[in-house]
Amino acid sequence: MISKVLIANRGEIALRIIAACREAGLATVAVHSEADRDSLHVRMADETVCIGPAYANVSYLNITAVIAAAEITGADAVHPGYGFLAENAHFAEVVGECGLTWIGPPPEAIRLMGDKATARRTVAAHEVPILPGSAEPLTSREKAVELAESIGFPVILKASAGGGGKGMRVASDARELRHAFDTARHEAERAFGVADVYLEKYLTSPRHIEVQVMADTHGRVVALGERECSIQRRHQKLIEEAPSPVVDEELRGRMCEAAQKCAEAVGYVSAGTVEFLYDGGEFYFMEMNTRIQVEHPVTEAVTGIDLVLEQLQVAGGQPLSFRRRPKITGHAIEFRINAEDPVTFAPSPGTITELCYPVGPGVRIDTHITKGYRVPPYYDSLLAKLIVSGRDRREAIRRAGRALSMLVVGGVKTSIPLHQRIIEDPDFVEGRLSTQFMERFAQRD
Ligand code: MV4
Repeated sequence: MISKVLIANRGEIALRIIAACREAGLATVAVHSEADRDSLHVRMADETVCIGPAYANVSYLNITAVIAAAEITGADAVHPGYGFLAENAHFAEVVGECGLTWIGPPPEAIRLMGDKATARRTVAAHEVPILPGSAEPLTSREKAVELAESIGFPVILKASAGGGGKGMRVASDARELRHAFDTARHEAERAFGVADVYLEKYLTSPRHIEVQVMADTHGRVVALGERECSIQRRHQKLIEEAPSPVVDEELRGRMCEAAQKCAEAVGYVSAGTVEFLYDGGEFYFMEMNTRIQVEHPVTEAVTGIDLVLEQLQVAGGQPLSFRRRPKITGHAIEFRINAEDPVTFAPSPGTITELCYPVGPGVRIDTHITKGYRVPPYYDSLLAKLIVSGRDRREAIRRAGRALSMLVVGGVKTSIPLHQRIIEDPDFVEGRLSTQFMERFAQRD
C-alpha cells in the first residue's frame, strides 16, 4: 500500500496526478523549481519542496534532489508523469532501492523498450508485426546497402537509443543511404552518446496509431483501444483522437492483441503505449512508450476509465479495476494548446492576461494555467489540453468548434487559431489523416 505520493513533474500533468491522488485518498508532495514557485501544482499539493533552479537539469531532472525531497517529506511513492525522468530506468531503479514505490513499469521494461533495436527484436519474437529491416544495429555502410537492396528502397535509419523522431534519416537509393549512414550515426552519437543505428523499410505516408495498455502486478494486461495521433509537426503531436477513424472492430482486436503481447514480452506493469504505423494494409510496431502519455484523456473519455487512478491502485498492489478490453463509447479529440506562434511555431512565453474556459457538454480541460500566470521559457510550451467528446466524430468536431471559439487565452500567442483552421479542413473532417498531414496543410495556404 502507498499513502503519500511525490510527483516528480510540473504543469498540467502534476495537477492531473494530484487530482487522482485526492480521489484515492493519498497525500501529495509537489516538487518544483524556483521558476514554478507560484504554480498551481505547488498550491494544490499537501506539501511542497523546492528542488533547484529553473533549468530542468538542475531541478526536475536532479535525481538526488527528488529522492531527498521524498525522504524529507516521508513520501512512500513517486509518480514521474511524462517527460523529465519518466523513462529513466536508472531513476526508477534508484526509487526502488530507496524503499519507495515507483508508480510506473519495472526498470527492466523501461530499459528494454528504451533501446529501439532491442524493442523491435523482442516484440518480433512474440509475433508482433514489424517492418522488414535489421534485427541488430548495422555494423557497416555496405551491410546497410546490401540489406536495403534486399528489402527495397526507400528505407529509414533510426538511432537505437533514439525515439520520437530524433536521429532518423530516410534514403531513396544506395548513394543516399551511404551518406545517411554516416550522418545518422554521427547524430545518434552526439544526441544519445551511442552511435548504433538500425534500418527499416520506409512508409511514405503512414498513420500513427497507438494502443493504450494497462497492466497490474497480478499478471493481467489489458489493451484499452487505440488513439490516432497522425496530426503532428516536427514529431510534436498537435491533435489526438480515439477511436481512429480507420480502425474497425476487427483491426482493433488485432492491434490490441499485438499491444498486449508487447507488454507481456517485457513483464510490463502500469500504463504504457504501443505505437504502430499503419498504411491501410498492415500495421507495424514502431516503439513502446513506458509512461502515462499527454494524450491519455482521449482514452479515458471513450472508456470511462481513470488511467492515473488505475496507476495508483496498481502501484499499491491492487488488481486493475477491469478484467477485459472495455467497450469504446463515442468519440474524443484532444487539442494541445501551446504557447506558440500558430504560424512559425516559435515558443511564446509571457503572462496570461485573460483566461476563459468553454462550457457545455463534452468538454474537459486539463491545465495548470490561471489568469496572471507567467509562462516560463524553460520548459515545454503546453498550456492546456482541450478534450472534447461526443457520440460520434462529427459531434466531437462540432463541439470542438464551439469549445475552441469559447476558449480565451490572452497575453501569449497560442495554437488555438491553428486548431480552428484544422477542424475546418476537408481532409480532417473526412478523417483522411497521415503523418504528412501538417506538411500538406502548411502548403495549402
Ligand atoms: C517511420 C516512418 C515511416 N516508416 N518508420 C517518427 C517518430 C519515430 N518514432 C518514428 N517515426 C517514423 N518512423 C518507418 N519505417 C515515419 C515516421 C514518421 C512519423 C511517425 C509518426 C508520427 C509522425 C511522423 C512524422 C514523420 C515520420
